[in-house]
Amino acid sequence: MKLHWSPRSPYVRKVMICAYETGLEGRIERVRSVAAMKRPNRVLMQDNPLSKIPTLVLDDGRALFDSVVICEYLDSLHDGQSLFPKSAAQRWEALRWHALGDGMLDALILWRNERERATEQRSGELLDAFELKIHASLGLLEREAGALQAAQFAIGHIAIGCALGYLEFRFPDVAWRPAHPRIAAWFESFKARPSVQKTTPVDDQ
Ligand SMILES: N[C@@H](CCC(=O)N[C@@H](CS)C(=O)NCC(=O)O)C(=O)O
Repeated sequence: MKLHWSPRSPYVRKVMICAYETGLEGRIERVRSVAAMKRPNRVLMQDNPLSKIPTLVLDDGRALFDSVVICEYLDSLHDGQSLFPKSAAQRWEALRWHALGDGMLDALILWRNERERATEQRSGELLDAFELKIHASLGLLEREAGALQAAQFAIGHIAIGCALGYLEFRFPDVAWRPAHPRIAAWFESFKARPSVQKTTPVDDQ
């Protein structure tokens, strides 16, 4: 399998964490692909018309996207503990946490784009809205840190960990830990996993 990959993308990181957790990492050939909202990548678009990473090209040429679809596909290829719980209660809990982590990522990426615009072009309203949503999400995570810690490690943990990892990587100025000690402690335990250590983001360009 061939993965359009970047060491900077938090969505790619979700896929790579799943690959390590399921023992499938060795079956994935990583292809460094640059995906930027303003510059569609024509080579990548041959596999994914949306020009987004991650995109996984299977051995028969079919391409899978987006990240959660790839994660569930990888999860179907092993017979260890599933990252997509089967029992209803655990499944909805995991998918809800996944949606929260992915939603935080979506907001963080838009927030970063807005922060990087020239000062006179930035929208104060948008900046305030993204900041409010991220702080509200951190508040919810702080309240649910105990449940997250107690639940079987699954796709929700991976998405939330990648969102907090992206916050750490791209927003070092946002001091979120003091007001959110429980989720900060959970994040430290997440970072101790080998799959997470092997996918630490790197700004390679
Ligand atoms: N929902 C997608 C989001 C993927 C995504 O936005 N990836 C970014 C890189 S971090 C990208 O490819 N951006 C290029 C673009 O938006 O055109 C997923 O979960 O895979």
